[in-house]
Amino acid sequence: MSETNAAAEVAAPHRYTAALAADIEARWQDFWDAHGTYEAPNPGGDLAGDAEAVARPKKFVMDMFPYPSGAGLHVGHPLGYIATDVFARYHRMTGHNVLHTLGFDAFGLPAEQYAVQTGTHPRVSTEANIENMRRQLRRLGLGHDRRRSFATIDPDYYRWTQWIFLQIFNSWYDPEAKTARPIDTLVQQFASAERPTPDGRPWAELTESERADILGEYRLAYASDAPVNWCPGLGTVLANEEVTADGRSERGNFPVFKAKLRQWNMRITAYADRLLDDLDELDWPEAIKLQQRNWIGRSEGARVDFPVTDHADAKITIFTTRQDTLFGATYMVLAPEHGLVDEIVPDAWPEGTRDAWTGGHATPAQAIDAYRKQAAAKSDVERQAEVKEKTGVFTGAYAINPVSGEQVPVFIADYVLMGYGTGAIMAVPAHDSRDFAFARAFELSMRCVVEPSDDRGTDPSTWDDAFASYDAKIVNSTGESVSLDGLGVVEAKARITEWLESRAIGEGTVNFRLRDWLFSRQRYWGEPFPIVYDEEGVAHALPESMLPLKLPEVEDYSPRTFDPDDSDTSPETPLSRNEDWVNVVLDLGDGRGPRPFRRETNTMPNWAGSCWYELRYLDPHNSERLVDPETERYWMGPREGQPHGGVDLYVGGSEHAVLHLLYARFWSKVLFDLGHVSSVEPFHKLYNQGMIQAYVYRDSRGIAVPAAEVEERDGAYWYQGKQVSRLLGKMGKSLKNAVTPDEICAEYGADTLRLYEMAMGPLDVSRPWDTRAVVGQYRLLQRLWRNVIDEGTGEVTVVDTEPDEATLRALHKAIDGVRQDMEGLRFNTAIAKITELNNHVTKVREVPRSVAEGLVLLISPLAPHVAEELWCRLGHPASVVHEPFPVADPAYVVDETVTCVVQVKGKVKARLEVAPSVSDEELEALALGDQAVVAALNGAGIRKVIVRAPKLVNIVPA
Ligand code: ANZ
Repeated sequence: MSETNAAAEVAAPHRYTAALAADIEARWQDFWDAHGTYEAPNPGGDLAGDAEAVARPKKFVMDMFPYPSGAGLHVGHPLGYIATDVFARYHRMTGHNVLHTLGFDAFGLPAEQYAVQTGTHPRVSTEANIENMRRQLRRLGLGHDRRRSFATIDPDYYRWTQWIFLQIFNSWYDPEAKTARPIDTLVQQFASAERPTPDGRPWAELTESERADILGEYRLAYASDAPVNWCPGLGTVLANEEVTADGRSERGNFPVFKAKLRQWNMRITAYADRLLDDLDELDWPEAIKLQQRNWIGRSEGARVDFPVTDHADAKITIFTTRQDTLFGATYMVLAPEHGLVDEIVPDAWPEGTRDAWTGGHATPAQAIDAYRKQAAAKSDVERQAEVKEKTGVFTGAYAINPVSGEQVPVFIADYVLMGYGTGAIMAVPAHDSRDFAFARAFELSMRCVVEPSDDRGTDPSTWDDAFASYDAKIVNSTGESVSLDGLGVVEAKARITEWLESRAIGEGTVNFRLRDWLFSRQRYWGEPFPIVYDEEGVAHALPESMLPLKLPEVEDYSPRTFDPDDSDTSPETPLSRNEDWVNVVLDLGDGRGPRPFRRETNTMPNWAGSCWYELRYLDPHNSERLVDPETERYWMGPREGQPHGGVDLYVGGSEHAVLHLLYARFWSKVLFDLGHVSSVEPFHKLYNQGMIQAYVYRDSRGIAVPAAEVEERDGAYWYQGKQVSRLLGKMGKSLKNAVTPDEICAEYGADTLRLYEMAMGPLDVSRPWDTRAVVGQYRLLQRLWRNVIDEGTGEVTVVDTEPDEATLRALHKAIDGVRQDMEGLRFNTAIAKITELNNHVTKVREVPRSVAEGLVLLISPLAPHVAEELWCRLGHPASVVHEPFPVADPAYVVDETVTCVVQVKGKVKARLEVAPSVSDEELEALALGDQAVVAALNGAGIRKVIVRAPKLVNIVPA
């Protein structure tokens, strides 16, 4: 403490200081815990409570829960937590039953990597980190219902994550009913022959493993062998959503390769349409909705069959979004992995094969083999990159364009992906840039079938690039039985689709970019799959009674990589090293008695635990059900304005747009379909908070120096006598600029920190942290304190008199403004209004009690500890948390009158004192009736009156 501060404390022993703040904050935090102040009652069950509170409208206010990292929190992390806390507190004071809590997303790689390095069990380090974070969060005065907090690593929690996996495994998607249904309903359809088996044999005659294979094609969770994203750096496979645009892991930035592995998947694609359609009803930022829409990527187009020349029964089915350009298809391309390739290659190059098409190989088979090897080394992203150099080879086969009857050569090229559409395209080089580049490189012919709107003419051989447009006319497109000439694109698409369908050689289809969600990881620190394999290799669900299936102990957590080019090798998962756990004899309760099984040794991705955590907050101790239905309906169910139900406010970063937010929506829909929940969507309103940035100081070598030790002099920055540069960056340990909430709380108290974070700017905008500016909010609290308490004696100084008119106006205007700001999450402007009122009150000699109390109530969501203390000292026995928020008296909110200027021919002729709410009509009548205006018009007629209520009327005489 500085000397001046010490002197001040002697003179004013009851001043609001950091020491006093620390005392107040600790006392009230203990009080809240002891009294369960933030406990929200459920309508029933173990958390049932006060019926009156349950009868209030509900508000479920939620944060994206944190990963308990070893570094603990820096001041950037709680920005969103403080914001939701303020919002939750405001709603408690406006008559709502508010559910607000916070858990921990605690499975995941960092703890496991730490375990590999140090041998510490991930549970040990994770629980220590959780403990530390809980302490840091408690210090901030967050009003969480602690009874409802949990971590995803708690066996009581992941038991239900496993249970949901089983529900998903045990269901299929019925596209006709557009809903998930129990897999038994499908089995019945096969058994009763209502649905034929793939090869027509009766269901009863199929072996168990044959049946399992058939059902696997339908289950919403299924294992399949497919090329997957293999990341050796992380020692695991990754979902598409976890791979960046440049083909690297989103976490850690390691290269990602394709490898064929047997993996678990979630059939999220079955829900593509619903995931898209239901976005419309959600109150989410448009940018996030757009990212989801693009990720789901719905394309309307057609599938068209091209018969293969000399192969009577082979046909190539392509997917196109431009079936209107069918007459312009002059060659075809299959993905190198396409299954038809081997079937259609001839033994030798046909007559007339150009040298450019063979890649210098003696036979088509050799050319294909060499090209496939080359393509396999590239990721999908690299294959789709906008490179002008297109590669490929001719297969030696030709197909027939069904409308023009022309023979078109069939190529393989890596710019066509196996995982999209049908893995085959018709190439229309005149109107698709990729095809254009390919056709140029391989000297293929082009035909213009969409009339260019510029002056390039209709001979594509003279063009620099394809002409791609939806807003043009079709030309050159007349065949024997169909013509598209003269039609617009949309009409042409409709006409040709009809023609294709009438001949059964094609059909209109919708295609999605979304892929199924790859759901297994070769890691230790995740939920084990509740799946075992019998001796035949058939996967069986564990019965519910065997949940939770707990993670076994292992000696060694490290991932063991493998050679993706050698199909005899595969990644070794840490769980597989515990043979005792892996090989078990179990009675699955299927009437077959105890049998030997092998457990699945992959674990679930860290997204699993966050797919449904909102539901567990509702009913955290339920050991009988996922969530009690009545409780779920109460907090999450559909209601007016929220037709799909969901959390009322969900705050978090925008980086989860196509990961967590998509996965959680998918699980919600499955649970809804199966009747476990009444809400179709998990999060009704989503809000993305900005980031707290921090200055990074670097020395002449570019190395970051500790920001806290940098001094500013004459507009420059100095560290240990040497000048350093300053740039805005992320806050964190590695850039040596992390500021912890603990430091700020120690220096000023949690209320000051809360106010500062909320005052920094609009919540959705990123803002630079500036420790020196924090003191501004500290001063606000000191002035507030002085307005109520005598710093010398500690006595309450308010008086029981009526406030004067000006003070009443200041108070009610602040109440009105703060209410609106609280509703709209504009906490920075709310603080500005409170500061203004506080400054006004500072000038009043004796502060009336009603004004002081109003001020305390207004600031209480933002600075709850000091508000509790003042409220208590003002003589109220109950906590301020459940006090009603002040309501503005409209009579004091409006400025009594505003001055309206009346102009005639642009010159001011009169000034009217009018109510701010005056209507245009009223104002026009008042202006035209004014004596001075009548005189100025002098009998002239009126051509026009321009009214801008309440401030201006402009009259133009005839
Ligand atoms: C002919 C055509 C003509 C096409 C034209 C486009 C423009 P979106 O809109 O993203 O769905 N395509 C189809 N399957 C593909 C695959 N597996 N790999 C790479 N490209 C593929 O894209 C659909 C278009 O992408 C399809 O329409 C097809 O090219 C190509 F003037 O067919 B189009």
